[in-house]
Amino acid sequence: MTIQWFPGHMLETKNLLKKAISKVDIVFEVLDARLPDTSANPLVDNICKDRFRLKILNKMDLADPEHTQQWLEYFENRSIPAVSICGSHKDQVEAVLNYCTEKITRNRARKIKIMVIGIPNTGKSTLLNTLAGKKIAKTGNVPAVTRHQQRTSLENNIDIYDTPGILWPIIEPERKAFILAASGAISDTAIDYTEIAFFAADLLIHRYPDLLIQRYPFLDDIPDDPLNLIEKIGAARGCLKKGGMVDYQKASEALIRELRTGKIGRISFETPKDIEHDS
Ligand SMILES: Nc1nc2c(ncn2[C@@H]2O[C@H](COP(=O)(O)OP(=O)(O)OP(=O)(O)O)[C@@H](O)[C@H]2O)c(=O)[nH]1
Ligand SMILES: [Mg+2]
Repeated sequence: MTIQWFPGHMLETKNLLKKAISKVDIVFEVLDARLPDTSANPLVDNICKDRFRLKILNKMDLADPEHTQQWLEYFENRSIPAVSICGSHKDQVEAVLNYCTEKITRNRARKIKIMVIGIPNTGKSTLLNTLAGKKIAKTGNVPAVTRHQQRTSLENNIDIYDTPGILWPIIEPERKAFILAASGAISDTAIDYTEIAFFAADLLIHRYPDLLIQRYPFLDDIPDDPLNLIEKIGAARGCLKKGGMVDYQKASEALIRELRTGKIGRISFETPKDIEHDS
């Protein structure tokens, strides 16, 4: 499965970032803590090379805490500044801001400029709202909510810029496309739910069997086939076609919905070991 979803506003944002970056002091690279490698946009690496950049593993409440810890160690071992947070927790977000402003050499006559960047739906606008202490930017649990850059002035002579989430033109390898789609970073119009659910079911069977049993007590044992798991969930959730056959499309949507919202439990889609194996 190859996913291509690069609407016009993403290209515009990429060009805008390239132009604006030289005037930016700090980059908040907002990642999804469930996919800290895959949610890192390769375009950002190129654009933000010489800026102070903090990787913010947001939505840590949804990620497997053990894997988040491994990711933080992974970044620390490579001297890459990284933290994990919940974007709506004021204390955590303010601690991030203070950490960054102390890291840079500050010219007090000039405002500090912070740019918040990342792929869609990682919580960039939420973080900005938390820092501002009010709902300035629109948020929502679908990708591409923010369509234009938005500046907000904070206390302490700081300007912060929220930007639209951007992906890259062709998402490869397939594993990354599946992870991004399962996490909710790609528009529903560009994905096939049944394929994504198959990928997610396989991950859950192999990595999170205990969570599956807790969430779906009707499972007597863990199916070894992802399709079988989707079928059982579909049957139990009443996702049926006329005649009583399981509707795989609806069953797949139900599974993905429950996965994305954390109802199945705290799940990470990748670990540092996975990407070390890949390279
Ligand atoms: N569980 C959880 N949800 C979060 C967190 N931060 C943000 N969200 C939710 O994630 C969804 C996306 O948040 P946004 O702030 O709109 O994300 P964004 O990165 O600005 O998205 P785009 O503008 O589309 O690129 C919303 O439903 C938020 O409530 C978090 O730390 N934990
Ligand atoms: Mg946004």
